[in-house]
Amino acid sequence: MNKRRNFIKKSILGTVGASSLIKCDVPTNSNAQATYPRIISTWNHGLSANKEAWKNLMDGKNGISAVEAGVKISEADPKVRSVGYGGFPDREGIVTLDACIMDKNSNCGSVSFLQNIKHPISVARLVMEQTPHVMLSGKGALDFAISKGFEQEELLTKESKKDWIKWKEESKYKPVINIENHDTISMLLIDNNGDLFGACTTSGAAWKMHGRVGDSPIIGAGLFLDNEVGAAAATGLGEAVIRTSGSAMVVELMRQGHPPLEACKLIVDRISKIHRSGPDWDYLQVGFIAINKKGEYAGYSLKKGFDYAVCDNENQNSLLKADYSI
Ligand code: SD4
Repeated sequence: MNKRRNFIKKSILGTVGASSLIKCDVPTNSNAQATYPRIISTWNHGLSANKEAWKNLMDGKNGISAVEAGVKISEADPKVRSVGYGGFPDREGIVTLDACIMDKNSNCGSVSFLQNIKHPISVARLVMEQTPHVMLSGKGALDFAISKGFEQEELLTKESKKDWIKWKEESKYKPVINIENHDTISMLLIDNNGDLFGACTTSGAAWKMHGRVGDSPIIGAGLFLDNEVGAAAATGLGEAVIRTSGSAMVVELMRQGHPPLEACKLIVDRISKIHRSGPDWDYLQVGFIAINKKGEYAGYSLKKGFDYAVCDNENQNSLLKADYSI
């Protein structure tokens, strides 16, 4: 079985861009009935984010407003230590935020290395809607936010400061993903018309170098969608996701005909191949969620421990354990 799987993996690794589709031997996702509207989000804090996004959608708000409202719940929650207010800081003790948003027409906006603003996703949305650009970073992003009326506030909570001081005792960079079962929030939404929307927001890898930007604000890495095909988003070690243009690749694999689970697995396999003998292998975790135009969805991660929340008329709002490689 392993040999066969390895053989098939090798075959598939060379097929992105090929015209014929080679099937791979991943199990089909039993939860992937085609239906919409549907919302899927990373980790268990995706449940409350989904609930808010669903409420907005049912109240008649459009998809972009729904995903923004949804992930703002995680951004504002100090118990979510990996997003927005209360997020773990970098190694200088500063909370820096990355976020992006994308709509059915491939409009997108993003902010990176943003400080002191509780809702980076809302700033990203304004970058999309009110500037000729896709991405603003650092002080420029902050100045833009202030010009739009956002208040500056301290995002480092007492708890996160305490953890940072403790971390400094040894100062070892080993980002821990899967702890407390929540990290970056990525949300994908397919609305009543079958149109796609997505959002992604994070305080990034804890104890990162000051100035480090992860995958989450990078369209194509942390989030990507093509309204003709599907949408995908990532969580986990951003450097690994950026190296493979992870979310864009998942969408491209779906374009070739792979179901969401296969598409996610193929990219996780590729990441695994690249990093297997690297220095970050012992702490490497990556996870993807994906949804296609029919509303079929999946989550898949490299290592055990990734879960994701699904909200629709059938499931209501449930937390599912993602399949994983190792
Ligand atoms: C980053 N991808 O900054 C984010 C962190 C994350 O689950 O998703 N953790 O690399």
